[in-house]
Amino acid sequence: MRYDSVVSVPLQAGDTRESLAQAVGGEVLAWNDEGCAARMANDCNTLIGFNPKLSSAGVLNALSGRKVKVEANKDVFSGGGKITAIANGSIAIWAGGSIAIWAGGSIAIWAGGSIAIWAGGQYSPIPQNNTLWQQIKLERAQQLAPHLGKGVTVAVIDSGIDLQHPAFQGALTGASTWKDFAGGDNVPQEEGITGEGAYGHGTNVAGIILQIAPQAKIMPLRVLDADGSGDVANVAQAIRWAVQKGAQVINLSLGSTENSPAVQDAVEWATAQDVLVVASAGNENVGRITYPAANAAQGKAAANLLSVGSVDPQDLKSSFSNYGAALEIVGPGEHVYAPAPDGRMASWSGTSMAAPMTAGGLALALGEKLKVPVRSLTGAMAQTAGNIYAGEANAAYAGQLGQGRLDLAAFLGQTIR
Ligand SMILES: [Ca+2]
Repeated sequence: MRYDSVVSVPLQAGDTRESLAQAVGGEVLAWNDEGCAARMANDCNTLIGFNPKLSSAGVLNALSGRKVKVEANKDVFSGGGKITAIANGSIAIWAGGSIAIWAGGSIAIWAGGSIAIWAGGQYSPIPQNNTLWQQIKLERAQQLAPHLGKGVTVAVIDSGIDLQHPAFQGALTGASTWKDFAGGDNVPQEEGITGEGAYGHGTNVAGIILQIAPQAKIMPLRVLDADGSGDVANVAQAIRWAVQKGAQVINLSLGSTENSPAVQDAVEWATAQDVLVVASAGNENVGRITYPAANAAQGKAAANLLSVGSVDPQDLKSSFSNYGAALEIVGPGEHVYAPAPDGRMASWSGTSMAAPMTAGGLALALGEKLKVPVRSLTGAMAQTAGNIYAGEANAAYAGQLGQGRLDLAAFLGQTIR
């Protein structure tokens, strides 16, 4: 059921699911194990959804004076991004795990690199993205990180994915880790109509991650409806679920103009355990990025939370990308080709497409032996980013597009053995 309000509650010794649910008059939506309060006092909190019978003060009172943050369960999270091209039937071969070939285009072969492997068979990085891959030095990065993300789980908290798409066969985590929080079941399948709303958004995002780290596993979690919006309770629950089910990286190609305490608590809980969270900056072309990305540069989650904006193939700010002091890095987010529902391929534009470029890069690093602690990875990714402020480039946005444009080769050169 859908709750009107949510509250994130710091745990105390002796708390149980039942005792907290009863105190608030709601349901515990996300729960740490019983020993959590004793083990990690500061980061141990739980999430409760409820329909207020008590006032906020009453809830506070029922929770014996702890510092809690009651908030309305608003539908404030949005995926954003726009579909820009659909390869409607022009893909010659998808199924069977063989190389994807565009009927109408030539296939570019990586100069020196091996062909990336998409689950179940051979796969060539989609040639329409070659300019973008050169921009972020993907070919070199995949040579530096030959495990290609093997053994790394990336949660895609989004509009779901097309679970039947050939591109994802063998590339997903076990079905027991899947969840559709928006639909209230265990099947996070994209729902909708091609070209409308968010249909295809999560499929594109997951497909970008797999082009960068083809051996990583995707954990599909659906929080956005077909219209692209999602509520606080679902986003906060999905983040906690991802951590509990073993995700090492969480991709949030979504954001809100409001700072949700419940979502921020979930992000802080994840990052405290060195789960890396990347979040898109939003697509309104304003000097203020969306939450939770806006909390990436300072605060408790900062070390393991990365905010990501978008640039064009020439490293100029994308016309849609938000910007600001809280933005840490930019990546290419225009016309990014990836799988689309119904066995298709499509390109999308948005900061939503730039974020998974960084998530895939983090998965490449985590698949190798690191020479730095996990909690310095997102910082290193920003620090090694390529300069985008030379000359007059991006002059109007000096210092507001982060430290630069994602450079996966430089990032891996500094972080893996
Ligand atoms: Ca950060």
